[in-house]
Amino acid sequence: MDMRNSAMDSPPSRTRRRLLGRLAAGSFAASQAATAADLLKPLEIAPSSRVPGAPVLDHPYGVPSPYEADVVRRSARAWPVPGAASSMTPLADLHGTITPNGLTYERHHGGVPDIHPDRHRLAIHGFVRTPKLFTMDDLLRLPSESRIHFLECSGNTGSEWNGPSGLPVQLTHGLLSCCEWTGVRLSTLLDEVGGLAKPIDAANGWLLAEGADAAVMTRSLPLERILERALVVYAQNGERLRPENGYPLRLIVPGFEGNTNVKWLRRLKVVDAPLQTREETSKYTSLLANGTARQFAFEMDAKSVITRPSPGHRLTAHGYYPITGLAWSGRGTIRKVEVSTDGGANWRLARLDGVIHDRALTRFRADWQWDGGAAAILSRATDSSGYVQPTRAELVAARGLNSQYHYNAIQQWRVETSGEVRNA
Ligand SMILES: Nc1nc2c(c(=O)[nH]1)N[C@H]1C(S)=C(S)[C@@H](COP(=O)(O)O)O[C@H]1N2
Ligand SMILES: [Mo]
Repeated sequence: MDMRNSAMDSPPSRTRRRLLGRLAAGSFAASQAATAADLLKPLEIAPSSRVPGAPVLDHPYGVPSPYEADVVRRSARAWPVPGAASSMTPLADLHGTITPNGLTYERHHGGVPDIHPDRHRLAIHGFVRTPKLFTMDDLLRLPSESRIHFLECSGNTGSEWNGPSGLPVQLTHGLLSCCEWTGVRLSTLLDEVGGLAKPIDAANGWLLAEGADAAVMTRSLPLERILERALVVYAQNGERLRPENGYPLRLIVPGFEGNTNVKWLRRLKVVDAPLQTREETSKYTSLLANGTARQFAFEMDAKSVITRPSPGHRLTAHGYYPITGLAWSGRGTIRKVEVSTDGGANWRLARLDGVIHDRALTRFRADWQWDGGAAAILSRATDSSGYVQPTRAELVAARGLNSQYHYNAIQQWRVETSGEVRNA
């Protein structure tokens, strides 16, 4: 094939656009990008085509390319107790909406327990007609369902309460993942134990969920708000849960703050009132400006963030850049995402990818021509309830500055004339 002709055939503007698009990858140095002169030469046989490749089963369990070794989970800080720590998803380097299992953020309060699935049991008791202990085999024999949902730690983006932290998106928004979860509906499990026992019904009952880890993570959940959606899952993106994400069993409460998604799930107890556990009193409550505490703030409010370009990236040429990011809401689907490149003075609609799932990450994209001037790029999500992602000033006015959790304000990245992107 004569590459000279095909290169000449493509309209100059499109070729240029493609090249600049690649430059937007940040890590791409200008010297590594193909030049127009390269495109005019005939293609050589690739060195990798001259020798046989590695054999099949070189990696019985596949691993990423060695050239992607930088795309890993990272922690924002050193944690005083090693087991009680978190690691964050590298959002800037991911594509689409599904988080690979090996990059799903981790948050453990007492380390990752080692649980043999044959010895694991799930107890369902309390106000139910026939309390029961389930083995993993019992659970696998029940009707199941797979659904895509995001998971966000309520502490995510807490770094920005007092203004721009300077951190990259992995460390500001990386306590966020989106997986396809497979398991049994909570409602199916409650049917298996004969249903709720009097005087408890779905409208007044609460569910206590407890983990089998050293932290014994325990949360009370209002049955009415979770019954329709909650899943007890054993699989994540097609394979069994990873140990760090709750193997062999966890609770998924779509849209609710991360900590309610109890990992290493060993017990579900139907109770008549919230138990006021450590995780809903000393932790995971927000002190408001008026001195009262906001308790049981379960739903994660609508939020969005631009993942590319984002801090750490550098724009290397004037012209076209795609802007892309993620939007999600704990109250339903994403209705629209708007993008601004002038600090919020003007907004325009971003495109939303594919099927928009309930309580799942949605990928948005917008086109941008960077003229080389200083810019400030922002995104703003609106969800199916009509809720609009607030500015930081609006959020602070509503919640004050003592809150640690549920920070969902519009996030701005500054683009300097040098092309450097900063969280400033
Ligand atoms: N048993 C147990 N469940 C737990 C936790 C824990 O420490 N122990 N951490 C919670 C918190 S705070 C979050 S944000 C999510 C994190 O889930 P992941 O590690 O799978 O991303 O799990 C929740 N479930
Ligand atoms: Mo969390």
